[in-house]
Amino acid sequence: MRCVLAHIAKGVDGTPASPAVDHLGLASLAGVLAEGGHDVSILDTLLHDVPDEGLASRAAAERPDIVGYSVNYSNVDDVFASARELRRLYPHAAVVAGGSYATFHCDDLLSADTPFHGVVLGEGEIPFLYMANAGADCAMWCDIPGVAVRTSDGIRNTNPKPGLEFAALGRRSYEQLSHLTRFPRLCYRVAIESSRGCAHSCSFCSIAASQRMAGCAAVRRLRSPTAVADEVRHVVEAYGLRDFWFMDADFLGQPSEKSRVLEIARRIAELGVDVSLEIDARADAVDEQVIEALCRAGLQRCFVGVESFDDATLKMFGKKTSGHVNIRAIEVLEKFGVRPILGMIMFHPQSTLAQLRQDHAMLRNFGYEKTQMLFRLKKYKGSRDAGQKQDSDGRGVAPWEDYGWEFDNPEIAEAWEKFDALRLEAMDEVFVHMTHEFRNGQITPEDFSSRSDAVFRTFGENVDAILG
Ligand code: B12
Ligand code: SF4
Repeated sequence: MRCVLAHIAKGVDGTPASPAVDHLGLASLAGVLAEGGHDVSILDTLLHDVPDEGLASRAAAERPDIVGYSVNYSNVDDVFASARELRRLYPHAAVVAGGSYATFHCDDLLSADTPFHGVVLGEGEIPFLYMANAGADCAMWCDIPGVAVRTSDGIRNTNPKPGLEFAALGRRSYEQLSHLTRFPRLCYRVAIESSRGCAHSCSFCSIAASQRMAGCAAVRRLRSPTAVADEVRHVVEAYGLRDFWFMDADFLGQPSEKSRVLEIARRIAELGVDVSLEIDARADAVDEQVIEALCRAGLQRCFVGVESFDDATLKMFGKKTSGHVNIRAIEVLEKFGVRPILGMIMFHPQSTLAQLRQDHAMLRNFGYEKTQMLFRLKKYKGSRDAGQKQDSDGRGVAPWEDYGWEFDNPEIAEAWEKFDALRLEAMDEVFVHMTHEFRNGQITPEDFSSRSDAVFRTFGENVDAILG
């Protein structure tokens, strides 16, 4: 079968994607499909420099049997438009959607006038391989675990099974990397993974939700340190790319995984290559020995799911950390010169002025430029939070109401409106105007980062008028 995997690249909250990064999920699918004897290519709007509206004709030109779109909150409208256009241009292809968003919105994606023939739920490697093996006739997909299809009787879906162990996943496709080579250092990241899954179950998180759906709640699947280091070496030698971003939900993992993380760090350091690494971690796993070892391997940036510095908020999220643990993690990272990237969820239905002021004071201290610039809880469909919490009218927030919540306190709602207006202004300046100048070569990567930091710092100063 001829398969095209398509991605309309966007950044947070729909801003232009920056830095450029290859789509690891699609690379993994492509690797498994190719090993299964299928002919696969990946089309990514940023990497192929194709406008969103041009993706359908590029995909149609490949005369595919199946086209799979990766869908997320930021690109869903554009994906719908592209899939409709593809069906018009090339009605012979079966069109499939996958990814976290598609998983929990499969009913919407397969609604009556849908351009999609099927939706893959959760990890896609095996379900998509089985679909390709079965052929482009979606009637043949009904019994594949992890696939939803529209039949004459409505939507039929079969729950996913747990994903494959790393050794069974085989080699990912590297075809996207040749497109990353045109970006200078600091402007791209090579996606890599050392583990899948998370042992925790924070109430807002859809990773935990996907694991529950596949019957593997709290299970971590680990890749061997040798395989991770070999991949780093391969990418450096074959493509000359040196900036890596680990896509693991929880790179540092459980306390029992510490020796494994130290081994990954040692093996990468022993390669003796100049690389930079970025990881995602929980605050309670950040410790000096591990961070020091990872720094020797090239660690430069660490996303930490801080969410809030307020213990009651963290308890409500089921985060199992504390404000103190968060502060300590940031201090350890800064001690070793690792840039923390703070994931924050300080605005939530029960936010109080005192809690917001505390969070704001901490962010003013550490620097708003170190946040992801996302601050308001999103009730992702599928997550425990979306299914359980009550909104201000006392109705249960239904699983399909992703963002359907209001602040309990009208004063906080007003504070959010003002905060968000400033936030959007700052994001616009950095992700639209500055990114445009940057892509046109008008400003250097160094200038881009110092100027964008200044914009976000000023945003923090302006928030003083609201929460100071
Ligand atoms: C890197 C990343 C980003 C990058 C984008 C990278 C990229 N290439 O697109 C940036 C920073 C831009 C980003 C932004 C956002 N992200 Co993000 N991101 C991640 C992160 C950390 C890693 C993604 C990854 O590579 N995973 C590993 C690969 C192997 O898995 P995968 O991509 O999910 O692909 C597998 C399946 O989903 C599926 N699949 C995916 N696509 C397709 C397509 C087809 C056809 C098929 C069959 C299957 C399939 O099969 C793949 C292989 O098993 C994840 C957390 C995580 N660890 O997964 C969050 C995550 C995906 N992001 C999330 C969110 C919410 C966002 C934003 C909406 C945030 C915001 N408010 O703006 C935006 C949306 C824009 C976007 N492009 O995604 C949520 C998704 C929640 C949800 N229910 O949708 C996640 C799960 C984080 C979380 N804890 O909640 N993100
Ligand atoms: S937010 Fe992070 S720690 Fe919590 S369940 Fe999700 S991936 Fe795990």
